[in-house]
Amino acid sequence: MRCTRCREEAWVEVRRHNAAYCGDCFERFFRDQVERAIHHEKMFSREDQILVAVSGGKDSLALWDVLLDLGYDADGLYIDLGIGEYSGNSRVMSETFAAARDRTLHISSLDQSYGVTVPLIAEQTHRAPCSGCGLAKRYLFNREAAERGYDVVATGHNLDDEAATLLGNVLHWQTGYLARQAPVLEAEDAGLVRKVKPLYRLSEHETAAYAVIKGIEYVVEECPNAVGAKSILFKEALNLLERQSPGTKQTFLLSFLDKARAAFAEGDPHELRPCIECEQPTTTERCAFCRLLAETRQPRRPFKGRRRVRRGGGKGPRQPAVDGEPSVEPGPATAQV
Ligand code: Q46
Ligand code: ZN
Repeated sequence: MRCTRCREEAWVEVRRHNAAYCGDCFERFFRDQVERAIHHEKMFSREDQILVAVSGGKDSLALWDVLLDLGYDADGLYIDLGIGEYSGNSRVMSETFAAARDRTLHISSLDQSYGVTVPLIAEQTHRAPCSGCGLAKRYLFNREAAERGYDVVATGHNLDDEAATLLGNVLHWQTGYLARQAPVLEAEDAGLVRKVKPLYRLSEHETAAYAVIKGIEYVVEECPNAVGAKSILFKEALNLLERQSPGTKQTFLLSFLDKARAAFAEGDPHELRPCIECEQPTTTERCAFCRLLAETRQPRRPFKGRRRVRRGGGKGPRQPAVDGEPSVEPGPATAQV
């Protein structure tokens, strides 16, 4: 197979574009796709200060890398969720990348700041780990970005994540989530920061290829809570279709954004006000994160009998609103809190 651009030996095939690229031309293709997403969706400019939500995985580190290569002013934020060895390893990968690129990586620890961890939240509240985790991440990304004066939060959601999320939301007709599934979520309130997904036009395979070609070291192991995730099933289903008909995922997602999302958004009005405890924007008196903390510290009811722990992680099918604010990070929270 030859590179579509330079006719050298091709390394990466992009079937939905009927193209293949050598390493150098693939890097160019990848950068072009990210630039196109940024400009097409008016995500941010070179004057904006960007905070990249970094997990230590291939997507978020590839995103941070490409934004820096494109000349954007981007720092990172890593949230220590307290998930044992997985959190330790992913933090090291994030710190190693930041040091190599000489950029600031902010670290926010759930344990140090709030005295909780994702396993503790799951244990105390009897919720699926990803539910509390997703909620905490969304809350902290917004709060840290707002308090540190960043203009925008960028997350590493890729085409596969977004298409799988869309499929899950369509299968369950989650109209509220459909209204808020977009590459850009504007800051509707003074306390909210704009959220963007510059990799939404690039597949998981392509972000992995980019990370390998650029020599980016990333945490390969999955979070232990990702076992059995519905999102993985949806990705497999979409991959089956993609193999038979390249471009299916892209058409599914881009056509939804182009033709259908606005119709759902019209029916989703919500008003924001400051949480009475933390003053972060919320649609309720006390925000979902403050309620989750309260429930973790003082469980409502003692649990009796065997508990069936719902697992399911990775990048979940639904991206529920946190008090009217859509998800900002790959996170499979499965229910609103
Ligand atoms: S980190 Fe958190 Fe994910 Fe682990 S607990 Fe679930 S949401 S799977 S992206
Ligand atoms: Zn609050």
